[in-house]
Amino acid sequence: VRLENDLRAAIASKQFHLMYQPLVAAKDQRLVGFEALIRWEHPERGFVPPPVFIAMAEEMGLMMELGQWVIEEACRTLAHWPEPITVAVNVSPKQIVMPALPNLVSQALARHKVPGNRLELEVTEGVFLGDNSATLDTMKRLRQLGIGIALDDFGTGYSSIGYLNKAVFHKLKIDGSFVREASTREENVAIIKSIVQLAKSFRMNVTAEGVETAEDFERMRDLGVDTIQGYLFGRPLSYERATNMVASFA
Ligand code: G
Ligand code: G
Ligand code: MN
Ligand code: NA
Repeated sequence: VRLENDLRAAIASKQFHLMYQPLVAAKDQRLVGFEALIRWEHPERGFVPPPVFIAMAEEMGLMMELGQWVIEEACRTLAHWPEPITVAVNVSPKQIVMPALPNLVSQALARHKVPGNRLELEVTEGVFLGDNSATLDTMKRLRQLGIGIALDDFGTGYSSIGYLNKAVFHKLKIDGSFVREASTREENVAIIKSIVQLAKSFRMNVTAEGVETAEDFERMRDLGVDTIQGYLFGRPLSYERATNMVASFA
């Protein structure tokens, strides 16, 4: 209960910040963008893991407010970085189902004069456990703003391949667990091959997450993955360090 009260106060007093993890193109290892990851530095407890306070925010009905802060901050950052660098923001199932989301996102983009195609949203398969027609409707309106929507952690949830056919996703992100296991089990290579094939047939890009070694990188590139994310190319970085990385690639 203490932590829950603290979360309310933390939202009011902006105790959050974003970290940015780089994504590179598989073909030439060029920086293409970042995934924004929220951090809460609690004044006494220190680092609180995002899944803990995000679940709390969801239960307390604070997710829209917290999520809106993340989107605003991502747009502020994008305004400082050159094209074609993108920023991807994770959105929770409760956030994506809200009919107000597309307007709020579009206002944040406008405030910072950032075109929609530089922002991506990442959703997990959990979005389809709720009100699917409202969710699909919100996602379609976001896509009309030029915003990309990635299906995150692909392969780990209750994937319904049927949803890939709704033309709302521009990208699949293969979960890092498959990437790591592909180095030891041939079956996991087969899974990645078929995910890539599936994505291509729906004209979606594919990102491999959790790429930690040069071998992982080469394997994913050779399997046709478009973009790579993982500790090999960078851990989540502060805004300042991410900005330095952008500058060194520009
Ligand atoms: O770095 P990592 O430990 O940050 O992230 C842990 C989990 O928290 C991931 O599943 C990630 O998707 C989620 N997460 C990180 N930032 C955000 C955010 O801003 N919003 C939501 N909804 N989830 C986030
Ligand atoms: O949003 P998502 O659930 O995909 O969150 C990505 C999570 O994976 C974050 O917690 C991030 O810090 C973590 N992560 C990013 N790259 C790597 C990596 O190369 N290895 C491992 N183990 N975790 C990673
Ligand atoms: Mn993600
Ligand atoms: Na993921």
